[in-house]
Amino acid sequence: MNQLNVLMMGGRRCGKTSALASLFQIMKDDEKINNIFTVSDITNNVEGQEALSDKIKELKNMLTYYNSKVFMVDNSPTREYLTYTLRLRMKNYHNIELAFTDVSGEVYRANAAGSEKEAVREKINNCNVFIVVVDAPYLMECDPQTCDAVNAIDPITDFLKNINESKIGEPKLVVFAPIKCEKWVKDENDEGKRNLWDKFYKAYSVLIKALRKEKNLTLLYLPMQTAGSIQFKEMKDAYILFNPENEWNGRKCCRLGTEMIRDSEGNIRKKTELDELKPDNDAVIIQGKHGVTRPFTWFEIDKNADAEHLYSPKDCEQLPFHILNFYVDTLKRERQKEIDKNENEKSWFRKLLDRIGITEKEYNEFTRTMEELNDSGMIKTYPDGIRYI
Ligand SMILES: Nc1nc2c(ncn2[C@@H]2O[C@H](COP(=O)(O)OP(=O)(O)OP(=O)(O)O)[C@@H](O)[C@H]2O)c(=O)[nH]1
Ligand SMILES: [Mg+2]
Repeated sequence: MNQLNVLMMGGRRCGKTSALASLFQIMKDDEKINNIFTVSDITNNVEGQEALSDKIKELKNMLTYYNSKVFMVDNSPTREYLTYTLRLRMKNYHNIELAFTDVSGEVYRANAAGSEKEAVREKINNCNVFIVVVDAPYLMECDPQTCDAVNAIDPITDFLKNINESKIGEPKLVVFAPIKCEKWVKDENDEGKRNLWDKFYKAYSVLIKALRKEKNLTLLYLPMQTAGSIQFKEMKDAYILFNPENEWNGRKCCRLGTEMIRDSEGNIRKKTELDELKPDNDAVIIQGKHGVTRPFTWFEIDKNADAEHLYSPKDCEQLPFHILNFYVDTLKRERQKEIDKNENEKSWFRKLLDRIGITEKEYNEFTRTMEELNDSGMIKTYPDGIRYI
């Protein structure tokens, strides 16, 4: 089978599954893309199919329901490893499949159980592409310790720094994908884009440095807008309201000044004497004196957004495009080596073709199709905010 395996990585609730959902949606629906590849979702498990369509519904609901409110998001975590597969069919009916394995960010927390870490390592061994999803508001608005803890930067660094121990020397791609980043990357906001890049580069410097030492590794920075019109508004300390007499009892909320409170759905009212605000225990990521508690991130709908098209993801399709580019570049490089060496021994190129199950004919059609995609100008890079590191 001609399949490339991709692993989603990132802290809990940072938006991995939603980003995949928008990516699948665009790939399937975009006419220009489907003139080059016929795209289908061949995810073969019901949970997976439902998980992605639920995430799209969740995003669309937020966009209609919360108009003119300031709200927070924190719904339906992923519970187990699920694989979602996109099939891209070329004109001569050869296929390339991208299989994205997704899991709850829980497994990347610093104190995950040994068995959970073992399971992650097993997945890593089985993949050539790794997507490190970055929750941009925590990167931009919090101190480095909180950003590290929320985005699980240290545990992910530990997992990836020895990436070449498995399948030694085989080419791999690591993509860093900031999301929920609309506020900083929208349109002509060059300063925002620059700040996002600077903060990212600083926060992930240890991992980037470790990965740069490795051979056959490509690093890419690719901000994605999962929703397109939901903008970061502010960070607030995380509270739960206790007041058995009141309908807000048990709701997540924040303080607004000394007198007012706002609930997760954006309703605002005056705090009464019976209201008790307790720190949200679920928001504690690291316990103890030097612990970290994750503040809540609040969002609003972009006031300049086109009301008819509030759900308007951007650049999500760039992720599969760049994965395919990496894939075809790798094959081309290995083939060139084979030509240069002109040796009989089975080359990397042949081994790679064998392992991923791609025939020479498929290879030829694949390279032609990617040339068409590149020539069509649909693949973005710098200065669109996407860059190789
Ligand atoms: N504002 C905003 N919210 C988003 C975006 N993407 C996802 N969310 C919300 O963020 C929450 C977490 O998103 P998920 O996609 O479930 O995140 P995840 O990383 O898969 O979470 P786990 O599986 O628990 O690790 C959900 O409530 C989403 O609706 C986005 O681009 N902008
Ligand atoms: Mg998830």
